[in-house]
Amino acid sequence: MENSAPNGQPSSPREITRREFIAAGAAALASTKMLKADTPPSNRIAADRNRPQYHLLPPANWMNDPNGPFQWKGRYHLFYQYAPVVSNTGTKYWGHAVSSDLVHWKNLGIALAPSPGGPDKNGCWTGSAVVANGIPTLVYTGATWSEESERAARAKGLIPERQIVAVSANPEDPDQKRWIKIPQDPVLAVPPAGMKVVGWRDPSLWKERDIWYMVIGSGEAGIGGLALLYTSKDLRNWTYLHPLAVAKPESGKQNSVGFGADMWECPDFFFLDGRPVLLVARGNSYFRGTYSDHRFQQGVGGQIDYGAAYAQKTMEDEKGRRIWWGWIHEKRSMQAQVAAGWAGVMSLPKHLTLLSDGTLGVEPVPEVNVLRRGRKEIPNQEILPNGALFLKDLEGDCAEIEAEIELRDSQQAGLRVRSTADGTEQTLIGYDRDSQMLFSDTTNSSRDPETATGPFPGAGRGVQSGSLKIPKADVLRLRVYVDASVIETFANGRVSISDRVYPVSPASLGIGLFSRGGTAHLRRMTVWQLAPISTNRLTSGAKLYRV
Ligand code: DQQ
Repeated sequence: MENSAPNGQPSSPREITRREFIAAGAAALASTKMLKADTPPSNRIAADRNRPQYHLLPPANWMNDPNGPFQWKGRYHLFYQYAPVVSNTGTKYWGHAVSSDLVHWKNLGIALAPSPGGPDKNGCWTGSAVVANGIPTLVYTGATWSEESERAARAKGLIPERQIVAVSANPEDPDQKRWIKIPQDPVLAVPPAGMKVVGWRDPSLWKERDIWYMVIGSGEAGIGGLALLYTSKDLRNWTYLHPLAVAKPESGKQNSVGFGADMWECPDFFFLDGRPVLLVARGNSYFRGTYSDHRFQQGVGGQIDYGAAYAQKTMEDEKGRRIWWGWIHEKRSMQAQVAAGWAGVMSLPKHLTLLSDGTLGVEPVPEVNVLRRGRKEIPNQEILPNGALFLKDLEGDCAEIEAEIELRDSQQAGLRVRSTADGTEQTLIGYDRDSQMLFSDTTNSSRDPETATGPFPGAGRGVQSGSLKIPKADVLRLRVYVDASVIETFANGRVSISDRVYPVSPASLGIGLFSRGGTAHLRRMTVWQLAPISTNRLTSGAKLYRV
């Protein structure tokens, strides 16, 4: 993510150091204790206008990274980091949701919980799912930021993170609800001898012939990201080979959540059309490159999402598609998150493809179209710099907008969403021609003072932006998904920006067009109301998450 000043010029945010991060973790823990409130009743959470209607999230409390997506017996399984308090330093569990169409999700409750006395006793962190010899298997990291002994170990430069395996209790169960940790756990207890790493977590796996390969996110202080490569025949006995990849100096990409400043969290390695691709959480980055002797040489790359998404994770589905998820975090104060009783949302599933110019294509999976209702076509028209704020008879906070805008002689043009009639609250999604940047401008998205700051770098209102080279004659093609406080934008099939907005006024529903510095032209535009995927903003099943 790049953070920008409101004039669209990228500012240069300062990376937080590891020491600052650990201190921030301790402070957050203390504030969690102060702020910890009982989970609000489900009916109150279901009535929360900020809570999305078609993005996945648990019934209450905290959600972060997507974990272990896989498809099994006709169903998509998606796990996520869950904490039973609204805090990123809370003890982590794996929450679990299932879907037969990638759109309608049912929360199934907790799939993995810390085992007292076990290597994950303080938390089940991020990991992956594979099917080995017909047995769904999870591989993840056991760790915490908050338990005193682990914090003391980190302060001494030790890495209290271990890799753990759990297998399906019943491979025939289409819900895959029960998982058993294997007696050999942890399958890996310490990072490679002699390496001074700052973290060692978030395993991701693939298979070449009969051999499993696993990459673990890591890094060295002052140097940066490392993806460490291990191999195994049975997912139990692992041998360290060498780094799969070592970060090249990076160009100002910032972690949207400020974790792992010196490391690559959540590496994900796969092949698209036979070509190797490495993803890392930092900046939702992807790298193309070469792969030989099990070493990946980082070549050109890009960013899949420029916004409030983090901890990207993919799977290949039975149709052979590479499907991407990210955690869309909150952008308001911790107090506001605790008061709401929930925090964190899963992105829509995004389909990654390899484009002919070697970059990645990024689009929502077409399954999402099943939610479309009430279609409205907007006639083509001029977009004047001082034109009307709104398009008449058009509004929505559970909607999809598809628009093609010719920039013509404008400097910036795009869409206005979640706007009041007088524009005192409004969010702009647009394109800046000179800087060739796609942007999401939430400077005026809310009058709530709790949205001025947030716990993560880049949180609070402002402009998020990132490079988008439009190959043909300045036509901006937007697909904007508005879902209460979530605005998820896809542009020209190439990039996305996920953002969060919390308008105060219930009337902040208007949809409009804008241009600056000249007149742009709307070629075509369609707006659909989208059907919610549940009747109660996905608050069913809260008791399955009690710990
Ligand atoms: N979140 C997990 C870690 C991962 C981080 C803990 C990324 O495994 O590195 O919740 O957001």
